[in-house]
Amino acid sequence: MAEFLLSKNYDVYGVVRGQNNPKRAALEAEFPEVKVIEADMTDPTALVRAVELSAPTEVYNLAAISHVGYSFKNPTLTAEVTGKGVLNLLEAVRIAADPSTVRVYQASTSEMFGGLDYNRPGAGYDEQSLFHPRSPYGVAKLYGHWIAKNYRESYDMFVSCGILFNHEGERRGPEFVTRKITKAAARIKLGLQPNLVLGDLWPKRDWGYAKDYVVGMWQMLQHTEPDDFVLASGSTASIEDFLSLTFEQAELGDWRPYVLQDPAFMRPAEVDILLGNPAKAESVLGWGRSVDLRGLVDLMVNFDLAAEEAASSAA
Ligand code: G4F
Repeated sequence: MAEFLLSKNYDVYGVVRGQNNPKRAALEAEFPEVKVIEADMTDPTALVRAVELSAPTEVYNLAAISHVGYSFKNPTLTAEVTGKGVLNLLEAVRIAADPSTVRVYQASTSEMFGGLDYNRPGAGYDEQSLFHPRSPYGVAKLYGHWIAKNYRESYDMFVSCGILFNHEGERRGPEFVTRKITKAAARIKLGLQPNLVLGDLWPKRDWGYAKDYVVGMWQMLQHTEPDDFVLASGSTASIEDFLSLTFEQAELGDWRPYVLQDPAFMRPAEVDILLGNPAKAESVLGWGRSVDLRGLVDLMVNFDLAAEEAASSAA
């Protein structure tokens, strides 16, 4: 998001939480133009200060505990950060800015749908579909979604919610399954690790490229009115499918000899299948995608092969 906004000559402020957070140095090294503000989504006073300091015209709330598995182990913290944090931020905008001059983007998620038989439309989840979250993360995000809509309706604030399906890329954390797979395949190919340990392989996700989705988030705030929009690829594939494409791209052949399973990576309740319908974003915002699943896998594998090769030759 920062990269995209900088390319459009925005003055960008980024919030970093915690003392000595190593992500701050990484952010400053990659984007020295971004002005860093220390604040925490659980600290309303710090958020008021952040709004005062930055005097924003657009606020993108991408802050969250966003790992579904982690949310089962830390459900209270997830509720505080991912759920109530949205309220703290909206209140900060109301208190410390003229809310009629600020547009807010709330990162809602396809995890709010839950992927169950009874609420799954054949053409994919859209803005009218029923919610049935399956994790503390999904439940917290649903609170964030509804409090954002409530502030839109109660205070006439420009608050838009992007209901985004999984979006991946070279910057994806290795704790998420796509990057875990592409990084491991690169390391296996280079002889740096023997195998890859995963959880369930049958769940299906609607995967797209993060850079395409960032454009959609921005388009939502340029629209004439605040609204909710689904961003998705419109196709779905299993973890097994992602493994096949990855091992093919890395020229490793069949993935099965390399993959082990461990219940430690399985969740108490799973989202079986996610498929989104982005028709509204396409027709109203003119949003589109530049990369399909194979293209996404190829760019992630190529990036990880180059990165792992560079790291091993530097060592
Ligand atoms: O990559 P994941 O951890 O992503 P998940 O749970 O779909 O959530 C991501 O997408 C959401 C949007 O739909 C976001 F809201 C959320 O913040 C996050 O970005 O897991 C994908 C699937 C799951 O079914 C999981 O059980 O992969 C399965 N899986 C199998 N083995 C694994 C693993 N997931 C992880 N993280 N690690 C594994 O070893």
